[in-house]
Amino acid sequence: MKSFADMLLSREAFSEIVMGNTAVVRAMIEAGARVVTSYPGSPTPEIASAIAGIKAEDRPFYFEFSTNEKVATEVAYGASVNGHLSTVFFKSVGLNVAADTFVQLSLMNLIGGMVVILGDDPGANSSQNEQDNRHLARLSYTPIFEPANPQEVYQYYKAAAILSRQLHIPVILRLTTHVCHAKQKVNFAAWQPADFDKTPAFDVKNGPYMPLTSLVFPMKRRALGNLQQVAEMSENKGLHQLVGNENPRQGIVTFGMPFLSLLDCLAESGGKPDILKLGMIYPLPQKLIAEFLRNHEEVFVLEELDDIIEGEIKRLAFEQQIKVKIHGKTDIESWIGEYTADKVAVLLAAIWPEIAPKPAAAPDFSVAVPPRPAQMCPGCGHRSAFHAVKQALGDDDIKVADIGCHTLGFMPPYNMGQLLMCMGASTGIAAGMSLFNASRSVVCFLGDSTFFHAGIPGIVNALFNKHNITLIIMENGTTAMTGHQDHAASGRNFNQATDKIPVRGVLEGLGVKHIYEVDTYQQEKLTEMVKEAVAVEGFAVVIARHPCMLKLMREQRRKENFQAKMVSIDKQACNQTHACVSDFACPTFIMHEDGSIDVNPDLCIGDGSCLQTCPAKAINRPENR
Ligand SMILES: Cc1ncc(C[n+]2csc(CCOP(=O)(O)OP(=O)(O)O)c2C)c(N)n1
Repeated sequence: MKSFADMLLSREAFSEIVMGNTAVVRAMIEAGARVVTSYPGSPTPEIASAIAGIKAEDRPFYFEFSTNEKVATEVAYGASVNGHLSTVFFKSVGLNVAADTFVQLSLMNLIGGMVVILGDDPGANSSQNEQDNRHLARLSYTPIFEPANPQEVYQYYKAAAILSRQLHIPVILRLTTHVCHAKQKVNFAAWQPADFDKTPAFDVKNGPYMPLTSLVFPMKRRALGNLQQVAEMSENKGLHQLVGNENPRQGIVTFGMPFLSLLDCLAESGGKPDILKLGMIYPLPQKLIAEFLRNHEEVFVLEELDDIIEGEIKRLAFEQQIKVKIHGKTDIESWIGEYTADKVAVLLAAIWPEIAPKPAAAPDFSVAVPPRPAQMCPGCGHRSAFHAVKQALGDDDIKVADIGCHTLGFMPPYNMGQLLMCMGASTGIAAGMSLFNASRSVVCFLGDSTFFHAGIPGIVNALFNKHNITLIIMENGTTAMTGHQDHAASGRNFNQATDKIPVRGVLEGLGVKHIYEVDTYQQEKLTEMVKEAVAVEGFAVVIARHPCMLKLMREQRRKENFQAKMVSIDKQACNQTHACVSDFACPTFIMHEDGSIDVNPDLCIGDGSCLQTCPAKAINRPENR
């Protein structure tokens, strides 16, 4: 059997069942991408996992996780203007961080080409909002391809790369969560490695690359001119799909995953509206759509999230005086959530009840399952930290959360987080909350990957403007939430070992005077330190450190002499205070109806961080299982 890497590098054509996030890597290889960059964030990190499946020396392109999405975009831009086809990928909200650079890309002559892969997240499956990044494509005059399944992910990346190289423009490949994660048998073409010309091709004559004052106008003219050319190219019927062409009454314009949901609904109901499924969704194929509008009495624009295409199609109908009834979003709910088959059925029923599947006919797959709230892993250093920090703070004190595994500290019983915004925002928010606030201490949390990503400016500000807040840096040595990617303090990058950039060293360099540092398993010490830090008049930082235990245990379990350990309960000593369950709340502890406690052997990792939390000292030291 071929290895994963052999498959991705195969010279022959082949078919394989793969995720959208894997299919795109083969597309990068075939298209000749030379530089690929990213900052991790769902739904795209598996693109990097697939890349990691190929040994660095066999990889036909350079890959790095940069410190944030903006830097990742800049690295890819630099490579492109030097002649190399580049790609950057990140999650929906990553574009907010990258935006300052991203919006300039279309002004530049990207001689090597550049594909920007956006992982949007309708349904907010793993994001703090449901933003529709198509708005930013319009803002920056950047064309978008949107696939509906892994086969199209592969094809559209290659089409995006060709277009990008042909016109020297950025092109977006917009993926959504379930297109990234869906699996399908994808037909891949043959591939031959091309000669890699490493001559740096950057030449100012290809510019201007300096968007300053009046130079901006020719650059903007170029961007708009390119967009016009792409608009003409988008009329190419091969980029879109017309399903059925025999229903003069009902037509549906759609794209992406909602297209698949629609097919599911229609298969069930037997309805046969004509469907125009778009592949390039910006700029729109106006002639093709106008023809579709003219051929139907009513057209429904089935569009997940915002009503961008609906608005454009209505404008088109108005400008060309096409007599057609256009249906689109009806109520707030139609702006929210993923367009699953169930949701599309409801939307169809509101417009054309006769072609919506009848709810009763739909099989009920729902199964009663107990609620399973997100929680920190057994042994997680963040749990120990929150347990300890809680002892140092009053209920009235303000606790500002940040994004990462440690966000979960907001949940009971810790309640260590009352506000959350986006990566790195906690320090700035805390600073604002500390103003005109004489009675409530303000404490904020920050992960170590986030420290490097977007955390440092807030810290500089707190120092520079002398804010009276305490920052607790939750240092676990990795970017845990998104799957353990290395960061600047990990001692490794994606490709090799590197010198650690120590968080403490950076803080000292910035001039932070009050720095406390402790392993989070030393809970009493951490409590004392937080008390001291909060008492400081000014800015203080507590580094609450413990390695991510999920990562550590995975590494340990791979070792030959690994011996699993677990704690146990001394039933004689246990006086059923239940602090292990109600205060420390490690999921390992099982409370029975009679109030007795047991340890779940499948969960306990034997870290022993719980021992100190039992007032009756009824948790026994970890022993081999
Ligand atoms: C702008 C942006 N990029 C990426 C993400 C995805 N993401 C969520 S948390 C996180 C970082 C978590 O790492 P860290 O700060 O070290 O906290 P940990 O999860 O390790 O506790 C990332 C990259 C995001 N939410 N926003």
